[in-house]
This record gives sequence, structure tokens and C-alpha cells, in this order.
Amino acid sequence: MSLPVEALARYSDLHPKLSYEKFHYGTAGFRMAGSLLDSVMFRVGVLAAIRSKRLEGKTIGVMVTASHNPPVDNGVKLVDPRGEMLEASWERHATVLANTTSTDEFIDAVDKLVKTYKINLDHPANVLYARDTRPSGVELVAALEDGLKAMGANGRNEGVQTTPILHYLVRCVNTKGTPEAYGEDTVEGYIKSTADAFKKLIAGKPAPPPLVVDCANGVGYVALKQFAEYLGPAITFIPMNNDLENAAALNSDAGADYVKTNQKFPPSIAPVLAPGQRACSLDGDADRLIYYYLNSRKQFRLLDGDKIAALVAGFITDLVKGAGLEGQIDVGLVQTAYANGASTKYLEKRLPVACVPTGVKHLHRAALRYGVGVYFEANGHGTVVFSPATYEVLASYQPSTPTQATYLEYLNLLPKLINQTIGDALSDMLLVEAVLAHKHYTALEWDSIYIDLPNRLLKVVVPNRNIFQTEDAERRLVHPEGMQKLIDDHVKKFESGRAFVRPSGTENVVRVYAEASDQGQADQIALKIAGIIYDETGGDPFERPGEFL
Ligand code: 16G
Ligand code: MG
Repeated sequence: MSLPVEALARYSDLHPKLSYEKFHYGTAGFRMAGSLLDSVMFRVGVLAAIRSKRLEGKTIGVMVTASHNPPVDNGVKLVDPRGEMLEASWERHATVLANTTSTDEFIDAVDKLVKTYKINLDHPANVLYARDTRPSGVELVAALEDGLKAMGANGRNEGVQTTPILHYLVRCVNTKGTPEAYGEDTVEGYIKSTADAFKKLIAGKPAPPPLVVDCANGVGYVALKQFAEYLGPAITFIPMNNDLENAAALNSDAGADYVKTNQKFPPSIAPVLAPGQRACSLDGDADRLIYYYLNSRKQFRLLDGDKIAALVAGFITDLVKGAGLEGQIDVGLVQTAYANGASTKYLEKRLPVACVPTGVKHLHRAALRYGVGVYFEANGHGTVVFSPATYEVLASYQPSTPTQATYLEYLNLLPKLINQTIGDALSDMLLVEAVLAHKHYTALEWDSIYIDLPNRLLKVVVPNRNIFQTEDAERRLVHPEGMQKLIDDHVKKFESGRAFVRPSGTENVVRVYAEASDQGQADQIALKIAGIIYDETGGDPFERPGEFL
């Protein structure tokens, strides 16, 4: 089969590129105002079909979402056959195709891609796609479908789903009928398998208290309702911010990003929490989770990704030990430089802790190196991955005591409960609730496993963030020359002082993180570094004077 040039031209002309727009496929795919994405969606449909053919008909996923961004935005990202994010080397092909300025140029670029990889176009193309609740998603999916039609691809439209469910379905489709079969490739299959594992894991434990779930007025509420049906009395959810009728409400004063960024309750949640009661927030596409609670002094207390990682990593190491599998399964944790120093200190006593650059793909790749890899970013992205060797150990191990048998049973349930393809706010939520039930922890006891060092996160608008280059997992600047020394000379004056500067991958800013033994010092360090950046690069210390993020 040769490239269907006539069909590509006909459909491409229906989705002309806006001349002035520059597109870039970044850590979270393409993401911008939904109104600018028509041509991009069509071209992503063509690219997904070509990638599927390249992979001999393996199903490629496409998720139309802009996650925790405001409702006016939308975006799209591709998902590879094992449910992981698009192979990094193809990100630039997505960027090139999106930026071709005419149908002819687009078709030439497609032709070049096919020739470069010697893609046999006779292979079928299978693409599985879904969108979140954003209204612009309807038309954008139609543009995507034109891309599939142009290439004669088989499209499977899963409608409105969470991002993690899309990732899960892609992996199920591609492993069906193989020894690595991941599960039934239906939403029902995902809900049932995850819920069943949860119910078995907490059987005989105290039932979790009713859980307030802030759904960010997004698609997470759709999946939460389905879980509630399957879970029945095992756990009671109190859904909040579940208004899917009003598109403007998405992520507005709600969601995991709101809580993490503002370090406070969503306004609608604050009045309903009793002292000691915990709650959690999903983000707009339900791939990020943050917990929090009202303490006895009626203060907001954050239980972020680092706290979730600590709880989960501690539990899994206990299970491995209890099962008598310490020498056969290595549990490791992956963090980024944002992880609070206190969390790293607490965890590295218990298990290997690796630090990698920000971005789920870096953490996911590092976690795959362990028998059981736990990874969470402080912002609530995270999951747990189990290596093929670990599956074999769990399948063949003969426990020598009833206690070991019990722990082995729990260990065998975790891969079913946890969506290993990408951070999944709902499956992570059930995992947290299961661990708290096993440990008989209240939110306070969970919070007390270590005490966060006071910290401050700032963003500084600079003329050109790309002059900031980092090394050592973004913990040290190598460029601008000499800036890291200025930072080190200042930070070393403070006990437990730590700070780093990194260019944002999603906004035109550099981010400054600082922590110290008290809040005043952490603030002082962050402000001083913002000043150094300003002096050295002419950046504007604050997007809005005094703005803290
Ligand atoms: C994206 C990343 C997230 C990262 C964030 C950092 C994925 C799926 N998402 O949202 O992991 O924490 O960017 O943004 O990789 P920043 O570079 O602007 O700080
Ligand atoms: Mg998200």
C-alpha cells in the first residue's frame, strides 16, 4: 500500500493549520487553547495511525485532554502499546507534523517519516481514543477521526474517560491472549478488577471512614460513580465538585493542582470536613491525586505525593518482608528534586531512593529498574510498577508459614489494584485507603510518619528560560555560569537549607524550590534566589509582584 495521498490531502484541507501558531509536543503532549488545536488533532490522528503501522498493527492510544488546565484549554497525547507515554524519539515527529504550514508540506513530512522508518503501510493501523469532559473535545475528536479515516485506520472510540483508563485499555488490548495479558480491555473490566482487588485487600480490616472526594468537576467523577457501584459498602465516597454540566467549573477552585499549588482546601470542601477527617482531590483528568485533612487545631494539612509514596513504599516493603521475600524482590522508590528533604531522609533508611528529573516518563522509566518500583511526584502523579521477574517470583513462591501466605496473598493483589500504566488518581486513592486500613492509620498518624521541612516554591518570569540548564536530576544549574555557586554560597548559611532552580517544561518561567528548618528561612532562600536570577538574567522576579507559587 502506498501513502493515501489523495485522502490525506482531502482531509488535510478540512483542517488547515493556523498560520501564526507554533506547536511543541512536550511532557504532556500538545496543550493550549482548544480553539487552536483543530489541525493538530487531525495530524495526530495521522501520526497515531502511522505509529501503529510502524508497530505492525499494535494499538496506539490517543487521549484528548488538558488535565488540570482551565476549561478553555485542551490537548492531546499519544500512548504507546504498553500503556506508557509516547516513545520520546517520536515527540519531535509530532512537533514537525504539527508545524507544517500547508497540506503539501504536511504530506511531504508524512512521506519522509514513512520512508525514514521504512514503514510497511500494508500493516493495519489500530487507534484507541478517548477524551475528558471539555466541550472542545467533541470537535477535536472529530478532527482526530478524520486523520484516522485519511489513513484507513481502525478507530475505537471509548468516549469520555479518565486518562489512566485510556492508558489501561491500550495495554489490555495489546497484551490480550499473551502471558502478559493485563486485563479485560473494557472500562467495566478495569472497574471490576480494581474494585475486586480492593475489596479482597481490606477484607477483615476496619472499613475506611467515608471519604470526601473532590472530583475537580471533571471526568474522575464518572469513574468514581462506577467504582461506588462495584465497591458498595466496602467504602463510602462523598463526591464533591462533581458538576459536569457546567464546563466552566472544571478545575475551578478545585482539584489536586489547586490544593498543591495553593496549599489550602478547595473552598467547597473546607466547610464540610470535621477535625481529623481526610479528603482527597483528583485533577481534571484524574491522573493526579492529593490527600489532606483538617487537624485538631482546624488547620489545613497536606498529604501530597511524597506522603503517598512514603505510605505505600513502607507498606510494600513490610509485605515483602512479611512474606519472606526480602532477598527475591527489591522494592525501590523514585522521587524528583521537589521531594521534601524529610521524606527522602525517612525513606532512604528503608529502601533505595533514586532522584530523577521532573516528568512522569523519567520516574516511570527509573521505577521499571526495581522489582517493585514506587514513584510519585510531589504534585500527585505516581503509581507502582511490578517487574516481570517479580510476577514470576510471586507466582512460584511457596510460603513456609500461614503468615507468609497471607502477606503473599496481599502482594498478589497489589498488581490488580494498581494501574501500572500511568498515575491513576482513583486506583491510587483505593491503594491509600487499603494501606491506611491495614495500618489502622488515621490521617494524623499517616501525616506523622515524617514531618515536612518548611518549603517554598516560586516561579520567576525570565526573558528566556532555555538558558537555564541543569544536571544531577535538576538539582544543580550548569548554566547560567556561576549561578549555582551564588546559590550554594547562600543556602549553606541555613541549617537543613536546600534549594534548586529549574526551567519549567510547561510555562515560560523558571521554578525556584527552597526548604529549610523554618518557613521564614525557606522563604528568605527562595526570595534571595529569585533576586539572583533577576540580577543575572534581567528576569522579572514575580509574574505579579509578591506572587508566591
Ligand atoms: C507535566 C508532567 C508532570 C510534571 C509537570 C512539571 C507528565 C505526564 N506530566 O505536567 O509530570 O510534574 O509537567 O511541569 O509528565 P513544569 O515543568 O512546568 O514544572
Ligand atoms: Mg492530569
